[in-house]
Amino acid sequence: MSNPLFDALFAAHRGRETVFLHLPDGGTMTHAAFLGEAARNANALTALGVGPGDRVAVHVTKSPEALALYAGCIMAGAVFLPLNTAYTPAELEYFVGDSGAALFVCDPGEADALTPIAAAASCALRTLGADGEGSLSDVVRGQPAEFAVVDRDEDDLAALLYTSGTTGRSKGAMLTHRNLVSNARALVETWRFTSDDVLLHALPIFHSHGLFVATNVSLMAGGSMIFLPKFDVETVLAKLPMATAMMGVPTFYTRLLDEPRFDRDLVAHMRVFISGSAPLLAETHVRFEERTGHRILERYGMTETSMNTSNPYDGERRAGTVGFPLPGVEVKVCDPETGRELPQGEIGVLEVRGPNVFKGYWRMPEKTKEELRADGFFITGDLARIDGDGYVTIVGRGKDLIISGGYNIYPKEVELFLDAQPGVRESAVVGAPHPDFGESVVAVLVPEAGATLDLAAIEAAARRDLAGFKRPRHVAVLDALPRNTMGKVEKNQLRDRYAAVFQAAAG
Ligand code: MCA
Ligand code: AMP
Repeated sequence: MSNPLFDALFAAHRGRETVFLHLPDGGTMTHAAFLGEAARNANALTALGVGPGDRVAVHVTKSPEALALYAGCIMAGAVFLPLNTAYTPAELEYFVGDSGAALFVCDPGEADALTPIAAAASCALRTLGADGEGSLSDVVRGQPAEFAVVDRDEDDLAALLYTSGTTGRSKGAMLTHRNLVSNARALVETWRFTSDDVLLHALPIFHSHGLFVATNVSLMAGGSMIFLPKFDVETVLAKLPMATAMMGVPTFYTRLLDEPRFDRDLVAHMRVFISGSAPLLAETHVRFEERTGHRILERYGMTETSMNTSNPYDGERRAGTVGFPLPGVEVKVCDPETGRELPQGEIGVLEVRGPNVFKGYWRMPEKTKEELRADGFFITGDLARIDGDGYVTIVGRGKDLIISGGYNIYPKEVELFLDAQPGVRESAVVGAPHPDFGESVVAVLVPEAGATLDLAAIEAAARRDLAGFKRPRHVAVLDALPRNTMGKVEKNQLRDRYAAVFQAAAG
């Protein structure tokens, strides 16, 4: 027996005194030291009663200690469940309850607010702060830096990542050891990562992009990461000279392009810039090449599948496309109604199959059956076309989804929240183009007959209950929503009507 993810990502680091993390204060952490910290975390988890298969929900600030907690979960055979730091207590309550987590780790500053949530879910609560201190750290500190790694099967869960759904209820995507190992291997190979690489890491580590793409690739290749707490243009400009590679959402690259100091000289030494999580405008791709001489390498993925396709490292990186299927991954474009594969060149729903495709949604067999076919193909909900050369282009979304700065927002979730506000008869939420975030949230409210809406109160409630990135940035009040003859809200009409609201604000 073995532990596939540990064997693939960590085992080779025993005794390696090479740098794994470059920290913002100029300090470093070696691979061996990180592994020791991970072992201490695994011992602490065991001491706290966390066993193989138990879920560990984690809502903490990005730090080396938080990353060591991830590694400790893998070693202890637990299931890592990272949560967006922007989530409010109202949102966290659902994740902790639904996952049946055995342990909930949060920031010390939010422990008081989250204690009742943990208690209601019969889940232990421990804390870990940005400085590495907290009641979890108190247990970790006293543990040995050796741990007998728990055996796991390839089909055992390594992580549970919640992704919102079109019905408004978040679904936990169950990711196995096989899923994560196979994807890291495909990416290391495709993007040519080696132990010489220094990855500039400014992404959050609670999503697939920052954790499984950036971190797992670095760990597997044995390289190092410039591990920054968040994306901050000044810090990124200062650190780029020592990086060989960078991964980011399109907003990272548009923000860098807004900065004249981001020029050819600054990045002449870089090996690769990779983009994903949201569409990179072809125009951004072109501007980036004009400015720096680098062609951004765009790839495409999902929480449920990790990465599916990538532009080639050596061949043509084609602007506006997401490239070819990764090694071991199959893709096909299907008719949304019949599910039958469409002739090459036609637009339909993209389906993917491979060792990267998740095991299903946590405790949602019906939802799993709707989206994961018996033959292993996963219905992504993205609309795509595959051209004669095999390049995949994502042309739109069959699912009602807004992507703002790389974060997904399902309009249904925001609509359910708005509908519940006093005086609101109904609401519709759509995305509108945004110069910084790519898209942002527009809410249209229809009041009850005779009611006057208290928009300030609604805004305050949204601040309390919704993660900041989900909050509507433009609110309009209409007497009625546009509907078609079937009674369905015509969101396209609303998208057209509000298409310029954020452009105007920016201008
Ligand atoms: C922050 N704010 C946002 C966003 N981020 N609003 C809309 N969209 C956002 N993405 C708001 C906050 O609520 C706050 O609002 C204000 O902006 C300032 O917050 P701050 O945290 O300082 O913002 P920032 O530093 O400017 O953050 C923008 C960012 C960040 C750097 C683009 O959102 C980011 O790191 N995004 C990366 C997301 C990511 O990793 N996605 C991968 C998902 P207020 O002031 O009103 O309170 S994985 C995935 O999609 C798949 C698998 C894939 O293919 O990768
Ligand atoms: P998530 O639910 O966070 O896993 O987001 C997955 C979704 O992000 C996909 O279904 C796509 O709609 C979108 N996405 C990710 N990468 C790209 C890309 N390179 N181009 C267009 N859309 C993307």
